[in-house]
Amino acid sequence: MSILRRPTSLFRPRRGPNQSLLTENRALIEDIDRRKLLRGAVSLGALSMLTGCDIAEQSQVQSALRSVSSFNDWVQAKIFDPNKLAPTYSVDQVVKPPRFNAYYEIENVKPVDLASWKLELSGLITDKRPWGLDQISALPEQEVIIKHICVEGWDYIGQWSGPNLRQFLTQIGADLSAKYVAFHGQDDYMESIDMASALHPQTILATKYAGEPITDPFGAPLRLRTAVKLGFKNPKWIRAIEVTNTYQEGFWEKQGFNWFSGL
Ligand SMILES: Nc1nc2c(c(=O)[nH]1)N[C@H]1C(S)=C(S)[C@@H](COP(=O)(O)O)O[C@H]1N2
Ligand SMILES: [Mo]
Repeated sequence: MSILRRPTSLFRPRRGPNQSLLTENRALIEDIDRRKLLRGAVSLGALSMLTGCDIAEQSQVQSALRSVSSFNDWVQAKIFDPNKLAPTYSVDQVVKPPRFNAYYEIENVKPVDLASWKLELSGLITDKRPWGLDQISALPEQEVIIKHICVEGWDYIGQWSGPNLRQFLTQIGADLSAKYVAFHGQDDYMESIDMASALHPQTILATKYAGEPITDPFGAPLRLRTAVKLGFKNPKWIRAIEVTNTYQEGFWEKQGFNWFSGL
């Protein structure tokens, strides 16, 4: 029986310590499976083989799975092709409005005050002067019609436009040899991406959806949209961009998802 094919039915019941071990490590296990590092069934036996440890020991399993996950990050970064374009779609496939997600409900979205909003810049950047929305809107616009895939198991095609991130990073004198670009949301959400993905031709700072300014739930006034990462790697309501060589764990990594999370 494959636990990973039908997670909802199989992770529901808690049947003693072993079952809860699988439940508690579900995100890590699913992520590893999604990456095709494991094929087919994951049983407690397979888990113990994979981790090479006594699966009665929760902390051991967790750290073994985490090391598989960070190895996975490393492999993904190595095989990432910075010039390979992700699939794009046609205008008539665009879902309107986009599908909302955040780590809280839509009712709890706190709209950004556009009048006082500034984009802050920090870290390995020569010109750290903050940017106003009018300055950002004056930059050349790029449009991408791409698929958004959420780790929670749904996707939609969206049409996003705004300045190209590579051009923006170049313009502000960011150190393009740095390892990470971190995006800080006004809701305290932070996710960082690798520099190669930040410089990918289909990575933009989106200000518009379907040709109109992004509305509050979807990250107004500025969010990341990249064709090469899962949904959670696309922070909304960006208030600051940081270029750094220091690894920072974001919201979803703390839930066990692996940091690279490329498509
Ligand atoms: N600031 C912020 N950005 C975020 C999130 C969040 O909770 N806060 N959730 C992420 C997740 S998990 C997903 S799937 C997408 C959802 O984007 P959408 O609402 O435009 O579809 O936003 C991502 N960016
Ligand atoms: Mo997501």
